[in-house]
Amino acid sequence: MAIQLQDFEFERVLDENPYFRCLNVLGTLPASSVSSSIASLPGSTPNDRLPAILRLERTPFPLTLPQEFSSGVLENTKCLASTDIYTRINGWLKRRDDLPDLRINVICPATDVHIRKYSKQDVLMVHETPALYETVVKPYIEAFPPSRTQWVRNILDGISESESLLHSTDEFLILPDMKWDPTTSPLTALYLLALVRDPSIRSMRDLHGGDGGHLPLLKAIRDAAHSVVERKYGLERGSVRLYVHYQPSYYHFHVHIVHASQSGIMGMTVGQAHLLDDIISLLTVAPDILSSITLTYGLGSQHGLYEPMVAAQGNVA
Ligand code: M7G
Repeated sequence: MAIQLQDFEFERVLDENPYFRCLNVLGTLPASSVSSSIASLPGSTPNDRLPAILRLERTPFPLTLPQEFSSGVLENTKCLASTDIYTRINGWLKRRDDLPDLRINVICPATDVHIRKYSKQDVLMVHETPALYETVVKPYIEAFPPSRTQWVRNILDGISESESLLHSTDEFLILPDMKWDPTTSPLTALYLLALVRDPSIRSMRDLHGGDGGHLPLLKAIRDAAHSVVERKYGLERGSVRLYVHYQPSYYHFHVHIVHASQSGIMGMTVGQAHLLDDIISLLTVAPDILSSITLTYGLGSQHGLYEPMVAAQGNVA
């Protein structure tokens, strides 16, 4: 069942970013307008209202837009200011079925973790030693309810997004990340995701090299990513950046596959994004390195690890 956005009741703005042209808002949707599986959540009736996050983004421009100015693609223009050789004009596009104004991502029912993740927050750099991984981070990961990664299992089981699959093996599959819509976004915004089938690899910390280790898997993902973008999108080798997040939002191992020309997009921050090639190289030289080094990264003040990690920082040598 399609979500009825006219049933959305606004509660508050969680975050906004005028540079990324996006807005995150919290509100509610009636259980009846969400989906049959959600409406049948234990204890919920179709009349209940469920917490919902809407993430609104302006869609990217098609590169052909300026060529179409002369054919009347603009409905209206208004000059704001003109100084010497510089002019600023507001423009209004005509409504076009092939050119949506907004991309709307809906998360419903949104958990407290989602609400915190999409709220404005300050960031503090923390150092995660192997000991802090064992005492703070691992218990945090283990306490995550399996429902958090239900979307991953749905994709792996062919229940969702099966029509979008670009590559599938016994070990992993590759599909467009939900951040990229191939139908409306340019190729330079390409963003794919490699999802590993083995649920026991929860993060980069679980990867090791050596006999029986993960190097064959990581290399297979790298090779498949390159051949998929070449075969499907005509991109030559070297056109994509492959990286892994630490901390990720979802503790089911996956690799981000992003057009190499993209820079400064969310999730590419130093400390959070680790190049797959570097991980392969490190594990080749030192099979246990990822479980034995201190990892430094930024944590938002709303992140579940923020308080315990900040409290533990005094013990980091
Ligand atoms: P992450 O490193 O765990 O967290 O990446 P991040 O969201 O902070 O980057 C998870 C990746 O999975 C992100 O790039 C999401 O955009 C993507 N993703 C999340 N969900 C719920 C879906 C989904 O349902 N479908 C697809 N195709 N991608 C998703």
